[in-house]
Amino acid sequence: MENSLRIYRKTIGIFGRCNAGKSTLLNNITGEERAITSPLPGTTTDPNRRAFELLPFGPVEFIDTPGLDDDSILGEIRKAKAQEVLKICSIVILVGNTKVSPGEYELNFIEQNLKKKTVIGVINKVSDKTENLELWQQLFEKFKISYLVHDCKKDDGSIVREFLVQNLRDSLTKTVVADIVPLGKSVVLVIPIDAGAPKGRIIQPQMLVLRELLDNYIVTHVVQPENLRELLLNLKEEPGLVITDSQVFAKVRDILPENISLTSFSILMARYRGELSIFLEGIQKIKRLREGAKIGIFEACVHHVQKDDIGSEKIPAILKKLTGRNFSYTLHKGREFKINEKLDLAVHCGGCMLTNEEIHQRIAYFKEQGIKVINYGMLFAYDAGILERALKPLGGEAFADRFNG
Ligand SMILES: Nc1nc2c(ncn2[C@@H]2O[C@H](COP(=O)(O)OP(=O)(O)OP(=O)(O)O)[C@@H](O)[C@H]2O)c(=O)[nH]1
Ligand SMILES: [Mg+2]
Repeated sequence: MENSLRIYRKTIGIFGRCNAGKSTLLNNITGEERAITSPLPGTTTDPNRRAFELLPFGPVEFIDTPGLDDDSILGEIRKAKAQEVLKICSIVILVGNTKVSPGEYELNFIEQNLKKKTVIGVINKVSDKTENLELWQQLFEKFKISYLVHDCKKDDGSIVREFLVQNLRDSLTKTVVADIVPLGKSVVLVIPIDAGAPKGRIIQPQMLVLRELLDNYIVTHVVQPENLRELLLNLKEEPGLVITDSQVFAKVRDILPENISLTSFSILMARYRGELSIFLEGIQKIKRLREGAKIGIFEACVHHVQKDDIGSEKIPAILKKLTGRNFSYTLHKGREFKINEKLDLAVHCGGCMLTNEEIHQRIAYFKEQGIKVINYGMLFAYDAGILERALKPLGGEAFADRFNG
């Protein structure tokens, strides 16, 4: 489950004051006593992530957080951590408990989040005090927040799970690829297994695409670039679409007849996340970069550097080739996202190790700072001179006027 597709996975934050029963609720939902709970306020000290398959909705990641009102010595640091978690959640559960009445922490939290996120309420029935229960109900009703009255000690977790599924239905996922495959045609996936490929697995965007093609009964052929020519010779009918790893765009371009549609996994991901136009603006920026410009390279997964490493070697070489200029580079790795300098361009990996919310948060930051951004895949396609072709299967004609910038 930890390896399930992050792009599909919704991040659900669990917030509330100390002792509200946040960790108990998480254990109740997932049916595992993994999070530590206790009557002492401030039990949870760090955000605690837990991946879970919330069927029939799909994969989610819960994040249990320290209390909103933690006033211990480390409280400020913990509250700051909770705010960081908040940024990457599209859904938040506000937990209240009937031992206390709702107050300013809850009001502030609701006002901060109601317009930006799906806010769901859970009232933990920790005591029998009916007046507090009514106050909590009034609070949620006032803001039209859907809520559940629940006793984690008595009620089965399936009750909260069903409640969540009901409330999350409208955020169901859209398609990644199935809608652009011509009816009755097959698809070819080109997946190089090189030194950078993880052992024994294929990477997430490839899994996602393959699974969706299978779900839709679309005949799919999977090859390494070295076998593409042989496959094409053996097929009785041309494939309706070829999807390649963007690092071998140039190789595939040389083998594949012009009339066959071609795109890449990373471009499909960018479309899925609604980022194509943003990245195209980034592509236009490349030729305008001045000598010495500052370029940030962002890679979400932390792997050890191989020979020909994409972030530290291939990308700088491509940008040098495209512009003839020298730039200064900073490499940012991992899920932490902190930048302390003004960049002229950001080059981001496909982001398959990040959730949609994490990627959106990054893109929003770049936009806010006026930093143009591109992804690896579109840069590779541009470098191979086939960006226009690679966007065509996605209705790319609409972008045609923007390639020569
Ligand atoms: N009876 C009852 N007790 C509950 C319920 N939910 C939580 N509790 C109890 O309330 C206390 C606090 O629960 P926690 O889950 O540790 O609370 P928390 O919100 O995670 O607290 P912090 O980590 O300190 O922020 C524990 O003693 C739980 O057993 C509930 O629904 N019913
Ligand atoms: Mg806790």
